[in-house]
Amino acid sequence: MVDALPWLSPPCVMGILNLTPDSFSDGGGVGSADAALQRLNEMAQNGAAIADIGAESTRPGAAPVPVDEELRRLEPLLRLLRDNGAPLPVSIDTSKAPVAEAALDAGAVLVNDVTAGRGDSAMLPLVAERGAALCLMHMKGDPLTMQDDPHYQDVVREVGDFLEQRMQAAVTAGVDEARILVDPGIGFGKALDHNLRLILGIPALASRLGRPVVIGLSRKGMIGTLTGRDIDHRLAGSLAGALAAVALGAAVVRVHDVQETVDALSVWKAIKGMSE
Ligand code: HH2
Repeated sequence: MVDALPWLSPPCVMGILNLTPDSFSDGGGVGSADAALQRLNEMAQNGAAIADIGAESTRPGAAPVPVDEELRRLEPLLRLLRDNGAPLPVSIDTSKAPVAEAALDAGAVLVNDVTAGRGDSAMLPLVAERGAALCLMHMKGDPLTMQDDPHYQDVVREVGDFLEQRMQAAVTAGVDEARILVDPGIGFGKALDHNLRLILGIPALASRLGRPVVIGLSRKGMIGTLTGRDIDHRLAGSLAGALAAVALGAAVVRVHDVQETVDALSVWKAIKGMSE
């Protein structure tokens, strides 16, 4: 069988590239597309397996971005990628089918949908039709309100139930199961204790769902809570979290600091006797 996820070499790094207005100093123009491409080149050189490009913030409290605005932010970079190719495989972080389609047209290989296909009914059929890979993430509520006192009886079981249902929906829509990744959605409608239980629950989720597990905890609120550091000083905590996730079986860690995380994983892999 042809390898369904050729870029995946577990454990590996997904580098985050945010094209939100505050991401690059000249905000939104073609100049910023050059800067974004430069960032992709650096990620590739530093050993990221894939880059996750997003133009809508999904942080707690973030308001949704209209589809036209999300496309406007992405288009200059997508044009560069379409014309010149990308220096590494590209994932599109969106819950809107037209945005995913534009990125797939520019060569993206993975759709990373934080709504797991619930945000846009055209998303799962699009991914199926294009034969793309799909990351299904768990979120309780929506980014605007999700951190307002979230509750679970058994967070690992409930997140597993949700991901199992969304995998079923994706497969029913025609998505190749071999191209699906799952993500418990650290910080998406979860208190600290829920996040910690989910990280400890990675082996249970991986064996229950039988798919590679993606973990995104880089610079997130849980790292701030555990270390007392503001968002600019969470590198050490993020690296510790990434290593813990990988040691528990995460296949992909989604991170801002690619070079540092790749280095940390290289040391961990050497100790585990895993070849580079
Ligand atoms: N977290 C964020 C965005 N997309 N996708 C997946 N699969 N998993 C995650 O944990 C995840 C995600 C939010 O993180 P960040 O990139 O720091 O914020 P923003 O939404 O502003 O880009």
